[in-house]
Parts: sequence; C-alpha cells; structure tokens
Amino acid sequence: MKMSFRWFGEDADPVKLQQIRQLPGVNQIVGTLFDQPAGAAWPEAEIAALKQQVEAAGMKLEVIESVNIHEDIKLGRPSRDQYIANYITTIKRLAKYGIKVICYNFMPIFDWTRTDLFYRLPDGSTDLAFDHTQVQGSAQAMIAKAKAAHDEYPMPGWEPERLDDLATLFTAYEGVTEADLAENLRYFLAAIIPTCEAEGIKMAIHPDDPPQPLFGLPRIVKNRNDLDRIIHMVDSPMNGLTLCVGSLGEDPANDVPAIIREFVGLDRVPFVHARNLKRGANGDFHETAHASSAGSIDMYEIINTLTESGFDGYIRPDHGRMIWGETGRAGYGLYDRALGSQYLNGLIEACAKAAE
Ligand SMILES: [Mn+2]
Repeated sequence: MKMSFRWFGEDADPVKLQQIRQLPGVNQIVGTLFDQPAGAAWPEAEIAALKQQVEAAGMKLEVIESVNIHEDIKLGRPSRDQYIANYITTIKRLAKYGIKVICYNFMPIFDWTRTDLFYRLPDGSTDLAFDHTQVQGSAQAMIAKAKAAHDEYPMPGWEPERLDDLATLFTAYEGVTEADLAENLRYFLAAIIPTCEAEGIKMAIHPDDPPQPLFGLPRIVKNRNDLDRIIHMVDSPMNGLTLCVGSLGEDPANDVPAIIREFVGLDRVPFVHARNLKRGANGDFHETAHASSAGSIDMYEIINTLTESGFDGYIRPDHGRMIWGETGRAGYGLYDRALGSQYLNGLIEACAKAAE
C-alpha cells in the first residue's frame, strides 16, 4: 500500500508540502488543480508545474483528486460531448506527467455534504457531522445558511459564487431519475475508458457522501450493488472505484470489509480513503479520529482485509479533526490527518508482517 496525503495546492491549502514531507512513510501527494472549473481541459503547463513542485519537495504525484465532472455530463445534455472531449484531453495530459489514478465523483450538484463543519467532540476538538433533520425538504435553508456563513473554506459545491446558480441547477435535475443518472455515467465511461486504457490511467469513482439521496437529487454510488453496476457499465480494469471507508461506512447496512474483499479481489480498487466516524440514528453521524476506539469502524479489520485481499494501490487518511488550535480547511487540517497517516501506517506494517 502506498500512503498518500491530499493537498489542494500552494494557493488553496494552508498545509505546506514541506510539512507533509516530514511524515514518515508518506511519499505520495494526492494533488489537484483546485482552480480549474468542472468541464475545463486542464492546462498542461499547470500540470507540469504541480508535478515539479511535488517532486522538488521529495515526493511523488501519481493520484489526482478530483477532476470534476461538468453538470451537463451528469444531466446528459447535448453539450456533454464537448465537456467529455475536454476530459479526455485532461486524461492525456495527466498521463504524460505520470498520473496513474483519477478520483472523481458523480454526485449531482454537490460533493460531500455535512450539516456541521465544526461539531465539538468531548475532548474539545471539532470534526464534520451530519444531521438528517437539517437537510429535509428543499435545499433553500442550506443555501441561506451557506450564504450567511461566509466560510473561508466552504464545502465543495457550496462556494459563494455558486450559491446563486443553485436554484437553476435544482430545476435542471427535476425529473432526472437514478436510471437516467446511471445511463449518463455509462455514456461518460464508454467515451473515456478507451483513452484511459491507451494512457494507463485508472478512473476511481468516489461513493456518494452521505450514501443516501439528498434534497430529492438522485444518488447512484451508495452501496455494494451500485458499485457492482458501475464496474460492469464498461468492463475494464481502468473503470475502478475509490473505496471510501467513511462514506460507505456511514450506512450501517454497508458491510465494508465484504465490499473490500469483493472489489479488491476483482482488481477494481486503485485508491482507498480511510477514516472513522460514529454513527447515530437515522443515518446521522459525526466523524472522529482514525483509531478504531474512536468510532464505529474497526480500522484494524479494514487494513487487515485490504492486506489479505492483496491491495497494493494508494491509500490516504481521509478527513481529520481540528486539534491543537489549528484552523483551516474543515476536514483537511494537518495535525489529525498526520496522526491518522501514522496510525494507518502502523496497522499496515503489523498486518503485512503478520501475513508473511
Ligand atoms: Mn472519501
């Protein structure tokens, strides 16, 4: 397993590459061009600059998270073909600079959603939380809340400049069913996977987070059956999954170790996100430190199952708490993710040696 660390880039991330470099056994940066809008063909010069920056700091850049999908692709509009052509251009340019895996998601309008970015845990740290009672009905209340919040680092999809367009987007999704969205994903994959095969890049779709429909929008990456449907839409080793332990684990009905065994066994998991959370009733949860003792997920069982299944891809600590007075991008501070990387590395070494 290759331990990695997500980094949003020099201008968008208060965490420094030099800090990540000092984490033992963390050699890979999961990078992005944060300023590129969904649908753009990524400029080659900026890809080259990012690669150079990461390598100059003594690390590798082989995973990109995310190359976002334009809403017209998810909606199946005629204009999707131009955005898909741009996506193919981005894939080719990333391959030229040694990228092996692209993480993406196919969630309508929003990326991951929480109702509290600073939920206070008993030890005084804060973490992300989700309370279903706050997202019932329309998204208007959430939009109003986001407008009032003026967060320096808002949730993806909730950027201030985007809030005014949300009503239009919601109208566009009226009548779009899960079957429609799945067909639009299949169309996208059928168009790009041949390029991925030629270029040696694995696509890795991220599960919906939380794994349930929100605001009446369709969701198609929630559970084992959804994942099974997706990998068969285009039967290629390049059509893979980001196995996000936290996102899938938010639904107690998801047997995450069984999902790992099945899809790693099929060689369809190039990338793993590891994090813990404590489940409440009705799909509610709050995130926690990575340790098994902190939440509802047995992280030893997760790493041991990955080891037994022969997983040799990329893994990263997922969201962390805010601890020790750190401020910054919610879920993506330095300290708790650093602790998580070391806890996970310890489990990985122990499981690997026990398996020898
Ligand atoms: Mn994740």
